[in-house]
Amino acid sequence: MDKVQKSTKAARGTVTCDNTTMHLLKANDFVAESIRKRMTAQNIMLINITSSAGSGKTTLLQETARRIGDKVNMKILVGDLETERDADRLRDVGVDALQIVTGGICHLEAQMVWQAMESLDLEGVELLIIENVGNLVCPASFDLGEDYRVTLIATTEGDDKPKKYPRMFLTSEMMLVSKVDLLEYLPFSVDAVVADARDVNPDIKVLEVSSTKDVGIDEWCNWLLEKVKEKQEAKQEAAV
Ligand SMILES: Nc1nc2c(ncn2[C@@H]2O[C@H](COP(=O)(O)OP(=O)(O)OP(=O)(O)O)[C@@H](O)[C@H]2O)c(=O)[nH]1
Ligand SMILES: [Mg+2]
Repeated sequence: MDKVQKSTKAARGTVTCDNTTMHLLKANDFVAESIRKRMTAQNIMLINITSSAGSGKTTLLQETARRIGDKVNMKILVGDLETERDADRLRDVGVDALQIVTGGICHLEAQMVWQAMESLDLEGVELLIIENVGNLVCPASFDLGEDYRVTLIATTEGDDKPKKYPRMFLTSEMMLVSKVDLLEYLPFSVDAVVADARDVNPDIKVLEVSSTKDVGIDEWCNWLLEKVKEKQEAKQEAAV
């Protein structure tokens, strides 16, 4: 009886919202801005790579390191809920990589990146790439201070994702349609995925890539090198 009286005293169905998520994102944006300033001061191009789990981020970065590891001073931060497997795979191809283990959190936050940067020697680094946690939802909301966000969409995921997860594509500079070597086996339309992505973000650049069959990898690497150069030139111009 007591229990019933107690429960009826509470305002049922009422939630007092303290905008916790909003505060969290504001705090994140504050740290992201500090990262951005630091990257500008140190002349480092910062790229945030996002996608669903398993779309081919690490494989692409392994191929990138093999291709341009001797042309640009690059390092990689990689986020996962558990294990150091991706960082190990990247170190195996000779790139300095540091794993951020989020311990269950489904995205990277700017504070995690800031902390990880403290453990990474950034002296002379020209390109810092972040491989985000595999997830098309939460990472879209967290600015990591990056210059550019690049999102992979694999042919194995289905071509309907840009409209279902629009924020990720809206906030990305480039969409990489990955695993195109599998196109002949899958009901996936590149035209449809590009049309949907451009409906969400008319300015989004698109590249088709296959890390296993060497499609589009040179174009991707050239884009990265160009962006590194642009940032360095902007710094030189600002100094004049
Ligand atoms: N056929 C084909 N398979 C690929 C390609 N790229 C990656 N894969 C395979 O896809 C699987 C997942 O690749 P990863 O590079 O680990 O994907 P990821 O996005 O880093 O995964 P998470 O970090 O777990 O989100 C692996 O079995 C890769 O060998 C590709 O271009 N073509
Ligand atoms: Mg990975």
